[in-house]
Amino acid sequence: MRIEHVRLRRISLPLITPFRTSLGIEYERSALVVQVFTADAEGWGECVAGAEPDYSSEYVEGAEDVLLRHLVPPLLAAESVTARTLAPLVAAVKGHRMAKAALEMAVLDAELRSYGRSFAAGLGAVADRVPSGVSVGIMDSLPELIDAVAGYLAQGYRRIKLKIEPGWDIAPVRAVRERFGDDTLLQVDANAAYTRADTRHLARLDSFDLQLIEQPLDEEDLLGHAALARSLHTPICLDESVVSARSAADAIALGACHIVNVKPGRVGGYLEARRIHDVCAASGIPVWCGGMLETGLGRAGNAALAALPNFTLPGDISASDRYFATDITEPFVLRDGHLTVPTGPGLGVTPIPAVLDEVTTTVNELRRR
Ligand code: SMG
Ligand code: MG
Repeated sequence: MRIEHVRLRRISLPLITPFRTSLGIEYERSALVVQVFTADAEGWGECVAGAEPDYSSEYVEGAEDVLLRHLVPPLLAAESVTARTLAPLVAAVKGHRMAKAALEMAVLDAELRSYGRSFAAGLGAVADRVPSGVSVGIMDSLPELIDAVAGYLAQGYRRIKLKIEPGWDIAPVRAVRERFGDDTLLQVDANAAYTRADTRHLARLDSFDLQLIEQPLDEEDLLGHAALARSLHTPICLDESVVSARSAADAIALGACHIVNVKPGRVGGYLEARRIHDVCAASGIPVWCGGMLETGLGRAGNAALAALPNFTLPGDISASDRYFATDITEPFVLRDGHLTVPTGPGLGVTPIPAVLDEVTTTVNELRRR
């Protein structure tokens, strides 16, 4: 494909309720929507970098800058590009995986749309719907948390993930377990809020039959996670630490995780996400699809990815109304606790122009010269 033109839009989508994690509180989702244009196709991508560089070193303005200065120009200078040939074109740029992932997603979407093939078919999906889990933020009180979880379970969510941090861990887990019983699939996510010195404290979570504890320690502390894995019965899952198929393989070899959270943005795109799926499958490590409060674009791609065979645990792929009153695409809705995997060409969803315009704060265009 010859890319003629790339458009980057900054958008800001208000959240229905603030989302608090050990990293901070988000009131709105600021994202970057990437559009690539060829002579006869158009593709959409979403950059999941947040407003602040707190989940990882990337943040939305930095991602926009590196796209404009360093990632889009080689794409527009190339005679031909596909999702597969994009990575070598931008390999001189170190890191910036979320920015690269957004561009790859848009190229892959344009490519698949031009063949009339869906993301699901392109990635190798084996399911037509995926079980939906929900990530529940840190609350001000236990009654507030119980209310929120009750609401999500009533909607049909298949698994609950509680965000934890020091001071909000054992008590909320105990309260949810006691109130909703042993059949509720329950897991926790610390976003690296603990240290190795918290090992004995974290071992107290072992009494609650959690599916997993996600990223308890610093992203670079693989040996710490390996030591923790030996001390806890609760399975360790890595999120922030896994940035590539290689780092997944290393973490597995070190015994630093039993389960991997796969997020295309974190690892540089859907193609690397699939490689991680494959590496984990070959090692008997189950994976699940994480979330970054995506709009319908990212949700569509993630639903397709989560339909691959080794995605055996419910992901953080909630319905659009978990976060947004109005999504930029047709909303994803919960049906019997599942999201339907789109089957149309490419992502199978497209932003609604009027809604997209309404949430757009800035637009940048780059054209082939
Ligand atoms: O998309 O539902 C979602 C968000 C799920 O908890 C979620 N994501 O560490 O897994 C994670 C967080 C990262 C985003 S909050 C900074
Ligand atoms: Mg996480």
